Amino acid sequence: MSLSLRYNSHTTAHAFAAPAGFVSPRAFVVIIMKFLHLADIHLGCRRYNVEERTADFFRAWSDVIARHALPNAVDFVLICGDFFNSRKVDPQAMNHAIIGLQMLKEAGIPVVAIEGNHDQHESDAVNRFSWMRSLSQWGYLILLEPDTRDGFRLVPWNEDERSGSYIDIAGARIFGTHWFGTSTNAAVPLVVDALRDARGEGLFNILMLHTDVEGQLNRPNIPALSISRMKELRALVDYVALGHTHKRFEIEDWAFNPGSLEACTIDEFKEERGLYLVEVDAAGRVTAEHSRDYTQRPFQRLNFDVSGVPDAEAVHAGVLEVIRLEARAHDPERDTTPAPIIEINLRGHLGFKNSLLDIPRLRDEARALTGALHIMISNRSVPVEYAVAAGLDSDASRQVRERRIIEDLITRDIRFRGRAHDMAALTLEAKRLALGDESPEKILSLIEQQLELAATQTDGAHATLTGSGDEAMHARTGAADEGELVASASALQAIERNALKAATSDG
Ligand SMILES: [Mn+2]
Repeated sequence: MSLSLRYNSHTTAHAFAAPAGFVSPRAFVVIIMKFLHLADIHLGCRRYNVEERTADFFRAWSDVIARHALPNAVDFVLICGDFFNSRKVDPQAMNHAIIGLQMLKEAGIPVVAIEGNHDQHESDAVNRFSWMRSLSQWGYLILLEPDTRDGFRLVPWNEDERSGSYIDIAGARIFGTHWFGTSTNAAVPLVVDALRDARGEGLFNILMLHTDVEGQLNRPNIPALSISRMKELRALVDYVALGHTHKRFEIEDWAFNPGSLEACTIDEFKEERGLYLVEVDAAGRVTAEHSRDYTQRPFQRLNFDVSGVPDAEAVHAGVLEVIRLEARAHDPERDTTPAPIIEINLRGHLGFKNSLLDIPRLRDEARALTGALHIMISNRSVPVEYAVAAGLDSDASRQVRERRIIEDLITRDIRFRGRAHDMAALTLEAKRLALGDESPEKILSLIEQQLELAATQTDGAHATLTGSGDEAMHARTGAADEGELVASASALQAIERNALKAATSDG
């Protein structure tokens, strides 16, 4: 097809051949090459069941082409993985892809891509087809992949087959790799070996990589590429074009990661993301200008602490107050930016049932107040009855902490709530005896005695079970220590009878 035929004659005429260390006078900088570096476009990403979100990814993609690729007449566009959000590309996402690719094709701008973890082909043994490969076959982009049929090789682009691992455009030699997953660090020596043979002398060598890098936003399971491993590429590559990490970062003016075009999850809302417009001068000097000058959906995250708030109505009022004070309000008449997506986190200890919160009403009122596209309310609060060791001093000793945790766990059971303090002491004592190899019979006998004691004290006095019996219980512990009471088989049953009455009269 016609794409690879489009070499600007004026740039190929200057085929890059600057000797190392050559510095051209500042006043006379000749830009020999210009390209856009994109990654993680994630077409087809759907979140929050909001239809507009899918359109956001398309708008970012087409906006970047219209505002950056076409007016700058770049020599090529790099897409460093995750062009699509999924290997199973949905029809709408393919439409979105083609609209942008067609714009670039008509402008004669080649698109060079690699696969990322989201859109990589299945293992070749299973299925050698992928939509990225199809787009390459159809002439919409140039998909670069290492040849792994017999070891690991970087092979030149074959225009007839429309496949290969590297291609020369406008004085650049561009190398593509694929997603290495957990073996990224192990793969680097293979890439280094292959680059030694294939690297273009006198050309500007670009390596496209889809990987996290040590020290950046690293995920727990997949190891990032270590800096020391990466630097093995230093002598062979003039520009490392990264993708995968959804935030911008740069390493020594040599490796560049633009970040995703859009936020794929709310957790990315704070990260800087965008694209690079890269210029290379005759001395091989790189100027990579990061830009977020295109339409991005604004995100905001607000927090509200529900601890100590008496009821659902007060939570409702409190959240709306935070929104009035802090939320980014959107006026469709005046604002040129899109309406924001706002997440509201409820945190802390909720003093009543979750079900009493009317989340849909809160969402509707928050939306009316802000004009947001979408309001997400995530209730991350913990019901206060499930709060274990809440407010405990962080310096508390292990013993204090252990006792308090056991006590709080016992408190969850309404039958024992009023006596949690003593039950915790009994539990710890039983544990101590068990660790001291005391016989099970003896431990059982202690438990029975203590329960009996409690039952005797409680008989006819429900108050001790409904919460006001703390002092009485403490007094009783003293009595038990003196062994004044006798165990009886009916002790436990008596407690449970009383507890039941207490529970049913409690509403
Ligand atoms: Mn990605």
